Amino acid sequence: MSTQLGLAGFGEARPTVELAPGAMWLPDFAADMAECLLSDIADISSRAGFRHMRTPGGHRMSVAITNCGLWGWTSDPDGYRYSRVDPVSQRPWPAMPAAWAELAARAAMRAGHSDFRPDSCLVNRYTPGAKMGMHCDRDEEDTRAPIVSVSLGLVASFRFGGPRREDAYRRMQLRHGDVVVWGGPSRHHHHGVLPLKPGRDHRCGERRYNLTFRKARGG
Ligand code: MD3
Ligand code: FE
Repeated sequence: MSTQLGLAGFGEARPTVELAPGAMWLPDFAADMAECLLSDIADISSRAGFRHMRTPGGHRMSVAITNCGLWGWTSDPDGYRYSRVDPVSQRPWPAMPAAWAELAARAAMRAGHSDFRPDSCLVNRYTPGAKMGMHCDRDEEDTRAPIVSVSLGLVASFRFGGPRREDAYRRMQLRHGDVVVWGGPSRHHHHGVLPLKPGRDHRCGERRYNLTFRKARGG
């Protein structure tokens, strides 16, 4: 079962939507910063390249990832973890650009979180066919802090479920510039991304990027 959200046509402003308690969808919130974000992604990935992680189960993820900030999310045969160093280079992850941290804090503020200071940003890169299965994010210590996500490039068909894997989900189209703040109970809800449809975005080419700002450590 799924219901479809986000059907506003071309040129129509899409309003802020509370998807579930604590989950605020801010359409276009990052649109005016997108160029800057994309050039920062190029810079970050020149120092910590995109890579396809292996899951603890041994599968190669179709999404390529990198990180910036104090902590970076990684995966290896022993499990998922946050690490201070990039396991590929053994060096610290690139610093989080100040404008990124400010964007995340401003978005969180809109959703009622007054002091969000992310110490980690996971950068996901999707090419056509790449997907993310239903999961919930449980590798962060401070679960009172929200997760802030920013979408860039090609549109994603996103699925937002409930606290249990088998709960019904809603389908949403996340577009270039959209920001979602996932706090409160929604922080623990299952979610995933359907295989990216082939296409070309005039800013990103045949790609979609998703930034997720997190507080990995401390409370
Ligand atoms: C709902 N990323 O990196 S962003 C992830 O589009 C992840 O790359 C997806 O799920 C992507 O873990 C989805 C939207 C998102 C991010 C975190 C959430 C939704 C969330 C945490 C809790 C609930
Ligand atoms: Fe997730």
